[in-house]
Amino acid sequence: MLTRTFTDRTITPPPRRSRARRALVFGTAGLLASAGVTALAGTAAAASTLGAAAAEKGRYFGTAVAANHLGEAAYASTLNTEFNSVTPENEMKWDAVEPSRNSFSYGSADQIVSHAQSRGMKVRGHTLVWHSQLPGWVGGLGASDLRTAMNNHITQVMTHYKGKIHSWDVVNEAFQDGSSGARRSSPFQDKLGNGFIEEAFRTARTADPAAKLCYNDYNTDGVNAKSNAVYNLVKDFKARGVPIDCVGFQSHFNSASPVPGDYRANLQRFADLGVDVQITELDIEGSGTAQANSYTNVVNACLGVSRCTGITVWGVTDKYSWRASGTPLLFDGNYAKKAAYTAVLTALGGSGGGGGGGGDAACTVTYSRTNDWSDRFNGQVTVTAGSAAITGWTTTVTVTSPQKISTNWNGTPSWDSSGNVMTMKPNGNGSLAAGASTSFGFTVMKNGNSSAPAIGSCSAS
Ligand code: 9MR
Repeated sequence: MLTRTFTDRTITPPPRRSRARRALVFGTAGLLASAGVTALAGTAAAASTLGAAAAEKGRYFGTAVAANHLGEAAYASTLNTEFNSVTPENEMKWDAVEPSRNSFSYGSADQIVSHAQSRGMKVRGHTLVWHSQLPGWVGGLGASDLRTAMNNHITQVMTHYKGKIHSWDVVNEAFQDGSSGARRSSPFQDKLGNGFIEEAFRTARTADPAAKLCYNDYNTDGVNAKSNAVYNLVKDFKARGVPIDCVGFQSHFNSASPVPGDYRANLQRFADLGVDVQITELDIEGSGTAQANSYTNVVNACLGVSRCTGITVWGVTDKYSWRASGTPLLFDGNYAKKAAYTAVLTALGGSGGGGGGGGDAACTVTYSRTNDWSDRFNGQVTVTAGSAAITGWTTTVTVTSPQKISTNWNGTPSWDSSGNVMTMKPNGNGSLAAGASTSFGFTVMKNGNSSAPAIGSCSAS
């Protein structure tokens, strides 16, 4: 699927590549069934979801989840269909669960855990000791109180979720970026010294002996000074019997920080220390084939390391990504499967990742500003069917606050809670013959901002 933000002029995106149909034909299936013979090993169709395909490879495929989106039907159905592990994106962080000392609030995190448990999904715990999203009271404590508070936090939270979390990010992002390999300044580091990580892991092991205990960080995906520092920490822990079971590689990639060429080798050298490795926050900015190829490389790296036990992407849809403008995820803002999705599913050995409602249905959108006044402008989006007829389409128009869409015509809109994102569907019959077009329009009140709206990709059915 195309995922791009249009500037305020008419741009025709390149035609969507028609996706090769991947059909698995088992001509004898009907005969076997009618003869009462159950499916033979090796003749089952390839898995058609990320979770199922990963499971066939002995791994999980997870996503970060935000509790406040679980009520959105498309969000929940994409999550429930495709993923078999979840990581609360923010709901288990210190500021969420212990906003004031010894006063714990688990509401949003519990919501995610019960959603996952009732559907047989695993849960990754994220995160116990981190310098960020740390309530102010923690930084105000003296060393002795801070040690007590850290251990109490770990013990309380892990006890609350005992038996429900397969892996915990016990300590997150404790090392500096760059070439120093030094520890990052934080209340824990500055007041408790280097030993805080060991203490946190020992406390964690006691609190929930069955949970896998992970160290998690970013910019450690290839061999570099920072990953060397983490490597030395893990090596030391293993040598001295300090409990640690896994290392998380966040894997936030973009053009400035692409998938490293030695990614697999780096994962392998950690695995060789005797820990599992997990890809914990994967997202790759970009679009189309380049993005898809990067995702393929990541999946292949994990599959190439037997102790790489699972992959988590950092969000379900580009719409809610922490860096939405980089469209880094597998589903676009309309929950259509992107080329990156198909690449991941294929790399996992699955099949049937047809996007945009399935089959060869495809459409493209172009945008133009048709009228401009001092206080408002009119925009027009033209939807064009691809090389096959379509029966429906969806796209989005996102304006920048304080802009407001005041009127619209020739479509059926729905709105997100901010009122800034208009999802547009056909007015009545949405059928378009191959190559045929239709347009809808809208008025944007500028409120001082004349910038162009962002038009989401076109999703066809
Ligand atoms: O995705 C998270 C975003 O919603 C929060 O605002 C942000 C606050 O620090 O944290 C984001 O998640 C981070 C994760 O917890 C740790 N690694 C980096 C992630 C992206 O910033």
